[in-house]
Amino acid sequence: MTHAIVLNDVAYYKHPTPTRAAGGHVIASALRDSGYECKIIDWFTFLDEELFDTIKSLATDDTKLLAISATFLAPKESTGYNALSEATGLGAFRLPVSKKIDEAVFEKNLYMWLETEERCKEWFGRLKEVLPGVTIVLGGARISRVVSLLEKTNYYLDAYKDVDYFVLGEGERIITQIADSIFKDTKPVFNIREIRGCTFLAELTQTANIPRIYHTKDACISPNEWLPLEISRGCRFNCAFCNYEKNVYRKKDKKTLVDELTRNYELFGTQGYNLTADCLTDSKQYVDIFCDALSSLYFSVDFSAYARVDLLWKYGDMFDQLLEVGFKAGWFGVETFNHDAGKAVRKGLHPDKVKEILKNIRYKADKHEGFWLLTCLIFGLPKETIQSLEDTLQWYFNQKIIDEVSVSVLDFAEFSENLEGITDYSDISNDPKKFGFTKLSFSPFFWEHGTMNITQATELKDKFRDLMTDHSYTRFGGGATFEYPAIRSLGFTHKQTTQLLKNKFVVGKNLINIDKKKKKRANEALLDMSEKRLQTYYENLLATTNL
Ligand code: B12
Ligand code: SF4
Repeated sequence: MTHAIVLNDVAYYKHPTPTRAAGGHVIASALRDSGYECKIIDWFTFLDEELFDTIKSLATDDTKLLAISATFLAPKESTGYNALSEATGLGAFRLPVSKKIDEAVFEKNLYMWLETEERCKEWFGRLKEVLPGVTIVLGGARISRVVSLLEKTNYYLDAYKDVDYFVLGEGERIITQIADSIFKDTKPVFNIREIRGCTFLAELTQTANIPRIYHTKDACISPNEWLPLEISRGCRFNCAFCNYEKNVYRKKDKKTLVDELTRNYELFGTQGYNLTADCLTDSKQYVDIFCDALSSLYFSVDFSAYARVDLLWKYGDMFDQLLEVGFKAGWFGVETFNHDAGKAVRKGLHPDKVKEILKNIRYKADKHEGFWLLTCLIFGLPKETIQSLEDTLQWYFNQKIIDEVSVSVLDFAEFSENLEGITDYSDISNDPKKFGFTKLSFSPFFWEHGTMNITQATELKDKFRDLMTDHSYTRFGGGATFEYPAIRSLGFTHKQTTQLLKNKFVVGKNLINIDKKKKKRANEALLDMSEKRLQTYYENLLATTNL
């Protein structure tokens, strides 16, 4: 019996195959907790016609709910190496200012991975053909983008007419209510908004504990696979440029954490996790709880996570604590080395201290078992200057401690009343004037403040990329955030993975001293393994229909 089927993916991060996204599994777990039988198809965007065959094989007469997790269902132009503009995903500002191009980019974002109105209409129509009478629900972070775009368009027709509900924000309770309304004929208590014929549901207060993800055997998890792990929602810091949710801030408790990790180890042998928390190091108290939980396990785990350095400065042993329990790769939001800019956006630790911590991380990690240190910068924060960015470039060029640097140009979402209370807009989005923005437009995207504008920031980013491309130690990019856990999932050790990461796919000829042919062969082998892993997953998934 299958009451519900969930589709889940991180679209366009195909090489190597990314780790599973958490969202669909959280939704499937919530349905299971309420007594519904649920199947999940991961990496579904890789499948064309086979997807509909797979859905048919997994469905039974009871299948009345089809849920899609859209957190990472983006058009190609807004993801990874293809990204033109990261935060808005609209990719408008790097393109020539032309209405026609703006509209094309706009439309692609509205239809997410399906990219055109025609494909969208056809795809959802196919779903309804395969599962007649099924209720189709789309949820996940991308849905707020759909709202913003629908609010602006005049030409939207009926591409989403087969989608019954779009869900904004956290989805566990809403999906359960939808399932109850279908299977038990209960009356759901939704907060409903209609925009251009699409029905949006949202729950405005979120206070429940963060539930554990409950994978079943038919998730076909492979022995070396790294799984997503939610340890928290939101972030305590609330930096001015960041719209990570502060109003939902909470952490997963120790018992839930230990139970989830132990169950995964016992059922699937899992010893690797990609943490989906916005910031691992936003609370000393919680880092203690987290480390306590991990050191109480009778097996070890390795993990990667987003983090920031401030508390590492305040608590000198925090990084050692984390290294001890398996912290192997960290994506650190450094953002700026200009103290005034840092203070303006609540990244106030003095840049000299930040640099010292980064050196310390390298030193401690090298003495331990190694660590992939990725730092993220934002070019163009209020009060940043061309000179301070030139200095930053020089610092990066002259160091040999950072494994990878990722640079984005300041980008922020336009405030929408429809999303108030659901999306926790950044302070800059809420009140750009307060941060000194003198010019701002969203279509095409452009900003200027007292010390810089977007064109200058973009030019400096390009200059930085050119300078760092052939750096002998530091990789330019940011791709390790998905590549590191993906490569570990193929069974490679930390050491092998960092070597493969330095064996850069596109640029970085000085990073590793092996000849080009060998490099190419290594990359091909990696992609081949990744492809095979995916094929094995699909085969195993289909075999579960006979369970
Ligand atoms: C980890 C992460 C990544 C990893 C993903 C690795 C992996 N394999 O999972 C990597 C590095 C690849 C990544 C890349 C990108 N990311 Co990212 N990422 C995150 C992060 C930190 C965690 C995601 C997560 O798993 N959260 C935990 C799960 C449980 O949350 P969730 O999916 O949102 O699910 C909840 C609800 O959305 C809802 N829900 C989800 N699915 C469904 C389905 C149904 C039916 C229902 C009812 C509800 C529902 O219920 C869930 C539980 O309440 C989030 C921020 C955050 N804290 O969420 C950003 C975030 C998702 N990323 C974001 C962005 C912009 C990107 C990039 C576009 C950046 C870039 N330019 O490259 C790319 C895009 C990748 C893609 N293909 O789309 C934005 C998305 C903004 C938006 N509105 O679309 C976020 C929200 C950060 C932010 N605030 O700006 N990211
Ligand atoms: S930028 Fe990082 S530290 Fe700041 S609020 Fe966002 S997640 Fe938290």
